[in-house]
Amino acid sequence: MTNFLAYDDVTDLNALIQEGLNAKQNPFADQALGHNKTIGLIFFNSSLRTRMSTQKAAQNLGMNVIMMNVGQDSWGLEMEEGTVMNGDKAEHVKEAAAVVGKYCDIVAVRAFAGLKDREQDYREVVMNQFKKYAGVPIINLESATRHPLQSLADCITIEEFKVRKRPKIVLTWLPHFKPLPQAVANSFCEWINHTDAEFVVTHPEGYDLAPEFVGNARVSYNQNEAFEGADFIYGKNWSSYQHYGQVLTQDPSWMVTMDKMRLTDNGKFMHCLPVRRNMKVTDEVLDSPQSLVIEQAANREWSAQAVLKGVLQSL
Ligand code: SN0
Repeated sequence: MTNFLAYDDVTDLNALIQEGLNAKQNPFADQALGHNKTIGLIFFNSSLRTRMSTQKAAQNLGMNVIMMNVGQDSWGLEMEEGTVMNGDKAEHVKEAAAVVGKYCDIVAVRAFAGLKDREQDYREVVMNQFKKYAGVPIINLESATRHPLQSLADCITIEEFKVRKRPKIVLTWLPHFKPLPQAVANSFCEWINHTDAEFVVTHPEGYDLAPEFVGNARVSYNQNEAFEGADFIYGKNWSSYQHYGQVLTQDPSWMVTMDKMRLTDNGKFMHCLPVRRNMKVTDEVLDSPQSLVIEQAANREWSAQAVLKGVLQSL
């Protein structure tokens, strides 16, 4: 694996899931692989799990880790080519990515969607500019349209907890007052569409995700109907794709409650975190044995380790 930006960079999903499970069993088996190798973790946005799990995974593999919060610790970075840089961005990504690539063997980048300009977000400007100029492998730590390390952790978690070969998996929209990116939901669709599952996406009208991510998943505007017989309920809020970046409704009836979980077949609740309690999902659900959110977050370490191992092997 030379880059990890999207599902397309994966050659064998089942093998990658197995790598993650192997790392969980034996975290230090590949300590020599990363010896004297350095990863740079570049953050344009906040992070808890991604930052800590990627650092931990790199250390498990014997790597050195350098972190940078762009715009707080470093200069603001200009992404567009050919601009007159007379604004607040003091450095161009052409130099910044090239320089970071001189210090690091792998560069990992988090840059959320701006949610103002759909065309610009879906062009994946930041990831593509780093890929173009860093000269070393790039790992996506959540970009404008995707969060593949999260999706791999989700696949590992589903593999661990599924009770039938072809589980019913439901991605449900949850209410939120802020416009959030579509990245986690997009990626979840992209990855689950490559697994053997009955996959349903449910959300209010106006919240349809980009068709290239939804693929052949069944879409339902009726959450109760979607939940029936589900093995996994994956909750996430996202802002509208059609009315780009807008909050069209905060309808509290979309919050996941115990009554709704009872429609499932003893289904498990999943969420990438951070989650706002009693707005997106009730305390009762999150604190119940049906909630997998902590196991899911723990698996971020093994998802990152499986990917870093694959990239280190390509160096
Ligand atoms: C991010 C998102 O993409 O939705 C990161 C998820 C891993 N989530 C948020 O920004 C939540 C912010 C909030 O105020 O609830």
